Amino acid sequence: MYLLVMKTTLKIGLSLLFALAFVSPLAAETVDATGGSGVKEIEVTNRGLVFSVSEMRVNVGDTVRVTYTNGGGRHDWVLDEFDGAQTDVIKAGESQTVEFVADRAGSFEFYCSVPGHRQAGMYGTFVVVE
Ligand SMILES: [Cu+2]
Repeated sequence: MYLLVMKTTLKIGLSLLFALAFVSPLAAETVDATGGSGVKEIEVTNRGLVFSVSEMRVNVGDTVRVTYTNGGGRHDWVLDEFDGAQTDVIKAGESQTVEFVADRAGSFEFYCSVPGHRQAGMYGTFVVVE
């Protein structure tokens, strides 16, 4: 019985190790939403402490709708400079959409506000083009 438990534990451990070894990092993507008109919809997720989108680009005055889908862990998506540009901290598998107006030009940083995550690399650039 004891041996069986040991074997099972080892099996689970090995599967975990293999799973980790073959999880490639998400390719950091730039979403350029400066073309076209209407509401700019941008989707972002994460793998570990990395957002799937490293750079988002919109035009000044654009209404932007960001949908964050949590790919694992507890995270949020926050952009301090614009009113309403912040999700709640959500759990794996959940998603939340926020809408805001990119009312000034510049280069800003979006990030996850869970302590330590931004420092660990969970951030990206939000560019508002004049
Ligand atoms: Cu986070």
